[in-house]
Amino acid sequence: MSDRPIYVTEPYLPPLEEFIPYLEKIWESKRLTNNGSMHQQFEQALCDYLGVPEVALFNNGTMALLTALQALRITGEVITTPYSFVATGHSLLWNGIKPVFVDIDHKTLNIDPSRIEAAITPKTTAIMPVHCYGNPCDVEAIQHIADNYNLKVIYDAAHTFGVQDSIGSILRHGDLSAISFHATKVFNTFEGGAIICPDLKTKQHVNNLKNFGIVDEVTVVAPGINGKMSEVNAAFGLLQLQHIDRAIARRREIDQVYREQLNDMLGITLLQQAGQKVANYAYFPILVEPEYPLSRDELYQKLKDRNIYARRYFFPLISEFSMYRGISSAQSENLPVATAIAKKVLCLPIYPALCENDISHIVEIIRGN
Ligand code: T4K
Repeated sequence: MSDRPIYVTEPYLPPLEEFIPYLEKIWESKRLTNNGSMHQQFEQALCDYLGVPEVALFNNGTMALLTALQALRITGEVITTPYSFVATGHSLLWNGIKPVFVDIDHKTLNIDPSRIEAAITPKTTAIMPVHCYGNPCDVEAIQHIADNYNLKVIYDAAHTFGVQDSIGSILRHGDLSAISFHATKVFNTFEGGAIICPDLKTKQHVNNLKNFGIVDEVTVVAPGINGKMSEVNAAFGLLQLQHIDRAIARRREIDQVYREQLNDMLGITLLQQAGQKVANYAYFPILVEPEYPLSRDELYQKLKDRNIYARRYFFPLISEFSMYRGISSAQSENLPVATAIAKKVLCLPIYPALCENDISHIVEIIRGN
């Protein structure tokens, strides 16, 4: 047994001394929040890094999702995936919207576009797909359906920092994309998130909504919320941007080692990339098939007994939680692929500080040693 726990992830943190000058500037300025200088610089730096037109920062990814739905005035029913973190479904329920679950594609584990049309009703106003594990959805097929039925598309892009297709950032697709900078994500600002907007007008609308609907001292235009990112988080994001390329490069190496060492393992299926030109290696999911000597839960427990905390993302499915179970589309017969995958998936530890010995140790346990 390893003497220290190995978790599914560990946040990347730059050397502490590099952060001190940022804090000194904040202390000098006494500007702690409300669109201060760090916030403005970080938004611009993210636009440049990601290659997107406009970024509106948020205090977390869930608030970004909630606000994206408000910004597009989404009501009625929204088609989404059951195979995600609960925040995807919760953002709909919190807005009084009924989630309509559509099964996933067995290769990408993203919403299966060929099943979307059958789920559209007169109440459908939008589609909320998730680029699960940072693997892009079939954005063209989804946009085609949305155009035909006059639906909005809001991507839950929580896992998708830095991912690119052959033209550019995956975050440019749909009407809006919401991203997370949570501690467990590829790029973290402790807590944080953003909405990627196609133009300045949309960003200004989103900015109003995340600041109580305030336009100026005497004008409130909407029942907004407090979704603002603080100056400390924004400053940390600026510093993280200087390190992110190396952090992703290290994730890539770990992904490669796992692939090389587990590729031929009977009963273990590795998820292939979904065609992205630049990946971010956010997660390393494996599928534990019936041919493997242990069940998924037995392997999960075996690793845990050796102080390795792999995670069953995303089990249970969102549709299996009590607040969703009564919805007709949440029934498992409607979601056979997602139901089967949720029973087989295990996400292995992957983060920049994971060393070769730890990877070998994890692989050895999976190989049965
Ligand atoms: N949409 C999707 C598709 C998402 O995956 C998420 C978040 C959201 C929306 C919402 O975005 P945010 O509102 O969170 O910005 C974690 C994260 O809390 C959650 O952010 C993430 N998805 C989800 C996939 O994973 P848990 O309950 O598994 O977190 P927790 O606390 O068990 O952390 C996992 C492991 O990470 C720990 O065992 C140890 C390590 N860890 C964690 C934290 C918080 C650290 O080493 N340091 C830390 O500070 O949900």
